[in-house]
Amino acid sequence: MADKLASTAVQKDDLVIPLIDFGPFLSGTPADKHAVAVSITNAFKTSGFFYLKNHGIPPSVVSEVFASSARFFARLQAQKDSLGWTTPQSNRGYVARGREKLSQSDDIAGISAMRAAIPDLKETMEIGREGVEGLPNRWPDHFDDEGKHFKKVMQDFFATCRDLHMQIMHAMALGLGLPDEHFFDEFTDGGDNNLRLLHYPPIPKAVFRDNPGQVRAGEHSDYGSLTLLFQDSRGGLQVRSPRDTFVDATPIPDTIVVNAGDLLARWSNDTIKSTRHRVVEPPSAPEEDDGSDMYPARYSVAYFCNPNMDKLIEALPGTYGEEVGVAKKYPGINSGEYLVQRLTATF
Ligand code: FYU
Ligand code: NI
Repeated sequence: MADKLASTAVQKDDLVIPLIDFGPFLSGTPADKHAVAVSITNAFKTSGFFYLKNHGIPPSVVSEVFASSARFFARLQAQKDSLGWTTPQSNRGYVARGREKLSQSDDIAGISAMRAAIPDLKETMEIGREGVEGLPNRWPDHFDDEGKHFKKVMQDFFATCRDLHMQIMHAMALGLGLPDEHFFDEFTDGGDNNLRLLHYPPIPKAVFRDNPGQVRAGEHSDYGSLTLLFQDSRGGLQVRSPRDTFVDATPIPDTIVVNAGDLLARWSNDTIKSTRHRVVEPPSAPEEDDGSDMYPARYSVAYFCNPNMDKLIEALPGTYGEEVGVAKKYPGINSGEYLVQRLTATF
């Protein structure tokens, strides 16, 4: 049974990323559920990453999100700019190419210099929870019917992904041996998450050849509890291995790449890993024979999950104390304050 639930998706340089079947968690016996929960928790503790299949989100839904995203990025620049991202507190709206530089550094001057020298080659659209006082989403619905359709598609997808976040946290509560499967619900039911649509435009291959260190998105770890990443078939995502190399996380159709964020690592007293990753040019195989001097566009959709903004995040029961022989490593921190601090460093 166990090897039917989890196989290996990526294995290189001591980095092992499993492919986990979520079906038995959603509709199996208690024993099946437990086995999936253990696989997920082990993945979070070792590589910090896993691929999830049979996650319950239909491929047609994901396709519609990608299609709506592509139509959004194809809009006139002036339209997109009129929906511009405003503040880290809001974290909603359109982010033009070169505005965000993902980095692990919290040195703002250093990041600014890097943004100028090797900008991230992407544009994004950030969508937050609806109905938050003073923090409206920047919908394109006043432009045309397509804009209204976009709003509906993204609102529905936001809710779908919020539910999946809660399910994965149920699995983790079981896998960590917490008192009950619903332990995290009071931390995740607010849905203070961020749906990010990403577009990496086509780019001359020469840009990568001529600029050492050029990336599509800089090395970083994610900020919140966990991230659900939907990628197209293009490739370019890389995950940092225990040997400090970067290993391709090759797209697998109809799967979601799930990775733990820094707040979850901190919450788990560092028993869970928030592993660094980046996006580079697509792997070179197609380059040899396609005759083009351009890399094609890449689209992805990241759903960044966070603990409710008003929650205090403190080491989970069982991750510190006499029985485990480890002390609490961090003081408690407010989820919202932590996230705003991280967003302030990169914009
Ligand atoms: N924006 N959360 C993240 C992130 C960007 O983790 C977020 O809201 C990382 O790139
Ligand atoms: Ni990331």
